Amino acid sequence: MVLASPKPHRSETILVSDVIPIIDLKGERCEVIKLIVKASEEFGFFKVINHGISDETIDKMEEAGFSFFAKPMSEKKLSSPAYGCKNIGFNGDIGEVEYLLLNANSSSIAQISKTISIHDPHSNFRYRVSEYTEAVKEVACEILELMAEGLGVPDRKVFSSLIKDIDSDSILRLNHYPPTLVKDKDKSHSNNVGFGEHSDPQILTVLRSNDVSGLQISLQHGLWIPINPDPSALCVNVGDVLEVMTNGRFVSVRHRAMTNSYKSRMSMAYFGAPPLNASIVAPPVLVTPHRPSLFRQFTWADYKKATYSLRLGDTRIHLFRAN
Ligand code: GA4
Repeated sequence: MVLASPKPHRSETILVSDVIPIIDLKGERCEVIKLIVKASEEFGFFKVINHGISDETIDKMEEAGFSFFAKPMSEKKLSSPAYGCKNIGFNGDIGEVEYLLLNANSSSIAQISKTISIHDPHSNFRYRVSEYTEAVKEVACEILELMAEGLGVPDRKVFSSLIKDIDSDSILRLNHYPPTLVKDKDKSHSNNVGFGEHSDPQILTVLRSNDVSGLQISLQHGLWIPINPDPSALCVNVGDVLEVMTNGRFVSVRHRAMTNSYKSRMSMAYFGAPPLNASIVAPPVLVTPHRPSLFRQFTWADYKKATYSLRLGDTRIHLFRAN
């Protein structure tokens, strides 16, 4: 790790190389499990390679996304509220980003993608979204099962079954960060925030981006680590619900996305979530007299309601602490 200065101020960016684990999913199974658990405890974040999603599935999804975002604004707005520009959530958060926010269950994909396909029958949007979503869900489930195994949970599907459930509230989000170079120097801000600091409320996020940097994760003391872009890898991060379900063993990482002055960045994030009525509770093996339950029991609907009542950067997990 190389620090820009010995004592960085809060929110100062540091230059870091190679601290974030890159885990080969086709590697030796016990080793893979160990690395995943260690990274989830230390950072709540890691990258995976050899994840098994074909280049074609990824490229076609990305192509469909770019061609959607290239349309005139008036056309994109026909896909509101799935389409959004700059406004994030409902409480006044703003970013230099436009996005498509799609429910990842089949009927919702069919509905919204139908609207998009009507206006662009050649994009095959619906097919691309469901193909990519199915593939990325498989990877998320595989990782969640390895996590459960690594934590010694007898039911290895305890986390993955929630996102496999037909009523899972999972989301696919395409974020497009247009280049933000402003010719007039007075107006330019070198540190443009595309999507501000936050943690993801769900179980697990699996994100793929094109070859443009922007993603940063926050470690203790407010240090920001820029994540090198790697289109062949998937970035995986622990969400709030997984922190609760591991009784605090895994940490939900705070992260943000910066814009690039010259290049468009596109990320495709799958947020694996439970069904609305699912109870969020750690499996008994993770709750011991030495490590009593840190959180009270609640449903995903309760958590989602709290999330949407707050601002993007607010923490919410503490609202669900025991006592
Ligand atoms: C962050 C993670 C996901 O992108 C998201 C976001 C959601 C939204 O954009 O609608 C939220 C944000 C995210 C957390 C706080 C609330 C809700 C915007 C916002 C201000 C889809 C999600 O689930 O939570």
